[in-house]
Amino acid sequence: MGQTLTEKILDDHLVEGELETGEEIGIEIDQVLTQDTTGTMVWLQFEAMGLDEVQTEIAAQYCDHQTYQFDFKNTDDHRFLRSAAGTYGAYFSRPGNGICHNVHRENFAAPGKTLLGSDSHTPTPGGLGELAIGAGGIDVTVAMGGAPYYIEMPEVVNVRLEGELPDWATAKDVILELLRRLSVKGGVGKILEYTGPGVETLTAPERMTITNMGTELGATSSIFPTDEQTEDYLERVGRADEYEELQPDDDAEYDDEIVVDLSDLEPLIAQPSMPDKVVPVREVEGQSVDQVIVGSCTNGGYEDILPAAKMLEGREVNKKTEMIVAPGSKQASEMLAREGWVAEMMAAGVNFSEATCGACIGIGHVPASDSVSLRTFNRNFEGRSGIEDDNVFLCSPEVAAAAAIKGEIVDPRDLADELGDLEAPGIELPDEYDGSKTDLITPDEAVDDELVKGPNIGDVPLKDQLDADIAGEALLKMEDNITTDHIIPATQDILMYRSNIDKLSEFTLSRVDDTFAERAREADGGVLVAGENYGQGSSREHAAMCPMYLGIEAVLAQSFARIHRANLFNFGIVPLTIDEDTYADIDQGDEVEIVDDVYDAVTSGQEEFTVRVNGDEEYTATLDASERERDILAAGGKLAWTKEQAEGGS
Ligand code: MIC
Ligand code: SF4
Repeated sequence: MGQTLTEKILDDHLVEGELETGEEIGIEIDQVLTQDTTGTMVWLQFEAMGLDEVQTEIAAQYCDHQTYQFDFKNTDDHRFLRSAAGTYGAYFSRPGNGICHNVHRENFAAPGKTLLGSDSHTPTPGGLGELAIGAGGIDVTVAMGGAPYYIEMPEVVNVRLEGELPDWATAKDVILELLRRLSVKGGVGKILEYTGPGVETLTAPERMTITNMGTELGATSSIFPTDEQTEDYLERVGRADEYEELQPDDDAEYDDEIVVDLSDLEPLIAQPSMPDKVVPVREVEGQSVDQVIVGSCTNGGYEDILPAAKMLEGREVNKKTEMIVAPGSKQASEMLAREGWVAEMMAAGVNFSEATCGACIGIGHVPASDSVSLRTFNRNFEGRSGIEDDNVFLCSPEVAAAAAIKGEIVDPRDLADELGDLEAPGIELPDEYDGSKTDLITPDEAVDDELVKGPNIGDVPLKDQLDADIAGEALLKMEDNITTDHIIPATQDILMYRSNIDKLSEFTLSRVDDTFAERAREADGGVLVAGENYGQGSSREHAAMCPMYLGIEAVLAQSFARIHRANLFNFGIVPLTIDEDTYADIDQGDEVEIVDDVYDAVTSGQEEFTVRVNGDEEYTATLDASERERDILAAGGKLAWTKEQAEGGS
């Protein structure tokens, strides 16, 4: 039987297990990336494990999420990260140089390689045939130390693309269409592999918009085969020698197939406040728009901004709308500036920002209260923009620029009819990506050779070995699709404590219930109850670290998002799956007791646990975990487990 492209790359990197769906496999990691808001913990854990040198081919530390440095805390973090990169042998990308995914694709992403990153949109280079996976920080730490990465072999789904995109439909509409069909949990446990005749019609950057936002489907990764488009992109970034042709076998067998006819697509938009609330733009036309932002790791490339710039050439941003362009990388800004596009956009009324995640996580450009913001980003979870009850829509740069011109949501085809002289800009790659690379410091150019820890750099929190008894109050009962933005919000006033867990934990689940952290601290133990897809969204391990720090011992949910589930094991919290009826029967405030000796049950491979509620009713909860995950849980988390392993091995 032939192999899928995913299987081929996994096979090449396989160090343990077999490529059978659902089986745990260990794979070798070639490249890792980390960023400023997850990176401090990555390196603190690297230090705590006693590791002394990066072992992967490439390790890159980016400073992109919080680049404005409002406060010494962010600058302390960045200085620590530069010192860690220098000390341990990683590339360091200075604040303002660009978003990790954009800078990584320009400099390092390559066909056939494996990449593990402490950011959920790490799968972006799947558009270049790299198998890239997002993970919690400590998993990246361990991979960077040279150990394999363990994962349950996902299903491989064939997303067959047919036809060609018509004018005004874009790569963003391809992924929005998939979100419309499959929902934010439709990709959990799956790798989406793109095939079919439509593939060759998409340039590599367009493919990377699609693979980037596969994360919103909950997918483990997304990948395209490589071809002339891949080679062409690698040539333009000056790395033609890294091209390798990679295709699935003709007789490859997939677990499922989805067909998307590109020629049927039209401009789509995700409505507030979930990336899968997708409708055709025409259905929401006419709504007044206060703010438009083009940027982020999904649509912040040169090729994404250029269409918006062309649409604005000789026109004006509507007087009632504010438009911001935040490029994904400084290289993109520099190229657009050299070609005169920055001046053109500024003349049209655009506010040009530094290359940063910024507004995507509520840092800067927070929308006005009760206003509408249209963004080319990938996430619009409630409150993420920095204000509760926000109204953030997600769309392509073309739809964003059309709204900026008209001052209201408008299908660009209708705006073109109205204006008479507005042409579909299409996609255009620069001849050469020739922006300066001075902001990327190579390990050879390292400035520091020892760690510099200012007062904002705290300690890695530790937990004791798993208890035999888990009993306590159901401190919070939550609905479906709770995001990590609910568990540990981003935004400036909270983000600056990512290196200080004692302080950060005060904000745990504050978006759901602002008394939670205090109640949890007082209770000193207890459990969380949630519906489906608990912990979707980001890779931030702080969403497990902080509940652990507050004493949460177990989460009972109908299902878990992949990265968050792994983070719960990594921080010693027992993730138990419950069915719909059990979920319905447990109320917030109930006393929940796990009847089994939890330590013994976990270590002996027991799958079913008895949960007693209010000393009376009994229910069954399931622990679906590999032997390795059980050992990690029993040890009290991955740091303790790794240390145990090292001691045992020495
Ligand atoms: C996000 O888009 O939510 C983030 C901020 O990039 C996170 C990482 C983080 O929380 O630091 C992610 O996607 O993993
Ligand atoms: Fe940055 Fe937003 Fe991309 Fe996350 S989704 S990496 S915050 S741009």
